Amino acid sequence: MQEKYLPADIETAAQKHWHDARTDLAVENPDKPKYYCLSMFPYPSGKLHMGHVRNYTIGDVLARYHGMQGYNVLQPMGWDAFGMPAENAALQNNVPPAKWTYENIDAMRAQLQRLGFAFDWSRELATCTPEYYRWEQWLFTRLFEKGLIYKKLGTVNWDPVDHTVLANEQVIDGRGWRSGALIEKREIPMYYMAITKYANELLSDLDSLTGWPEQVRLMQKNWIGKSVGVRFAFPYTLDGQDEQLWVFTTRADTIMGVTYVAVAPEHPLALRAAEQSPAVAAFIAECKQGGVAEADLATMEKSGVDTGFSVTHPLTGEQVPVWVGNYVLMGYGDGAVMAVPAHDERDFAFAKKYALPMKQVIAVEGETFDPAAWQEWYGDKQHGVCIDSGAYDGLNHQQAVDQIAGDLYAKGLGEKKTQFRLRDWGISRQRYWGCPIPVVHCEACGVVPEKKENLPVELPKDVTFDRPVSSIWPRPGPSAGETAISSAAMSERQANAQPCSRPAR
Ligand code: ANZ
Repeated sequence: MQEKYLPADIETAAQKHWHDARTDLAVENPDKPKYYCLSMFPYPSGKLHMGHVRNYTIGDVLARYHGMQGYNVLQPMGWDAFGMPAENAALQNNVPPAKWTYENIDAMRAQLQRLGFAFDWSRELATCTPEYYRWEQWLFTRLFEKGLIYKKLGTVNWDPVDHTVLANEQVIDGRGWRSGALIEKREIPMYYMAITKYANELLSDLDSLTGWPEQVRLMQKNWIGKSVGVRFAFPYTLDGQDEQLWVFTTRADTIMGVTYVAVAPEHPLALRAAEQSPAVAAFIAECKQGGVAEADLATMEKSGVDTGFSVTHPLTGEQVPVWVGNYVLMGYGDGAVMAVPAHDERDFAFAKKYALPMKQVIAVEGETFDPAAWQEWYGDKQHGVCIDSGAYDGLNHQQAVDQIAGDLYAKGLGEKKTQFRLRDWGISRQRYWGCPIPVVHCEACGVVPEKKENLPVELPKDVTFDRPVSSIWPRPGPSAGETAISSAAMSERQANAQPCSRPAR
């Protein structure tokens, strides 16, 4: 026996043996139990790192162990090959994203092969190939037809110098990573997957997930973020029209402590106020600066401006002023909140800053309310009872919520509502190097999914990356992500003017 381990000799010989004997090929065999061992596909960044080695070693040990136990093992490998680094490389080194990606795949495949992992290479795939993304597009068109993918305006980070959309990670301290320009929030049409339709199932099925750490399940639960509360309206009259300002609250028991209503800077009422108030317009413009990440919005110093409008409290009939607040998210609930400074910490900070009134309506035994400083118990719904709340005095949280929801319902101004923090999933990539969105803007039939027999819709190859503006995203033009149908291809389609054989939508 050899004294020394000589990897170059031993591993080459072993790998040659495995290769010649085709031990890694998964062959269908109904007599054996199946074992499918799929490790997460790597992004083809160029070189393997030790994390890859660790990760794929674990999978390989499992695959080989089960093979030895008599299972029919399938351990495939592939490349999660679309993404921004390919475009960055294209910008920096002037290499087309496809060339850069395929070269990286070749280099990393060679490294994985040298490591001797038992992958069935005959089943290798790369997500950037038309043969693969054809099926992504097939799924997209099926989901689109079912209404599970739809189009609506979405807010993105807009770099006004580079004229491009940036990912959250590319916004550094509110500025574009490349141009240094102050980033603006912009609304553009995007595609969304309607995952919120499944929010209840996603939540309840977490309980049946076995083998996952409790912490991971909790994170999922918080991400789905189920809130049970009341959705109701403050009526108001504007320009002679009767209108309603809707809010969502989990603390309807504090409704008698409302001293103002706050709307998001993008809320229609804020925009309406901006038409007649330069101060409101300036505040909204200021809020547009900076990225769209929710975490940043949550930690920002509270600020706002009075719209000059007021709405009617649905139970007391009193007039309540409407403010625009930077802490109100347009994407959650109704983009507006009933503000109760005495019992909500954000409203408390806001009211203190702008000297707005605070009205204590919840009491906890043994505690004294002091408007000078926030104390934890102000928000305590478990131990509080209603005070200074007319008919609701003495009720606990749940009793008050039930009664108030009932009273609002009787007035036709609200009802109980379950709200989820989970958002529909924005799937327009805004970038070139991604799966083309298979939607056709047909002059005859409007916006329709591409026909199955025409898939895949391939990425155009005639693109340049010498400037940041994507040459295949003309404005005005197709929505973000529909870059696959390049302007040239679009004009060709339109020139041929073949109406799709589908009814217009
Ligand atoms: C009044 C109130 C009083 C509230 C109080 C809390 C405590 P979760 O649990 O996360 O669902 N809210 C509603 N819509 C909002 C929006 N678009 N942007 C920012 N905040 C919003 O939180 C629900 C609470 O978040 C709601 O209940 C509302 O403030 C606020 F003592 O209403 B609450």
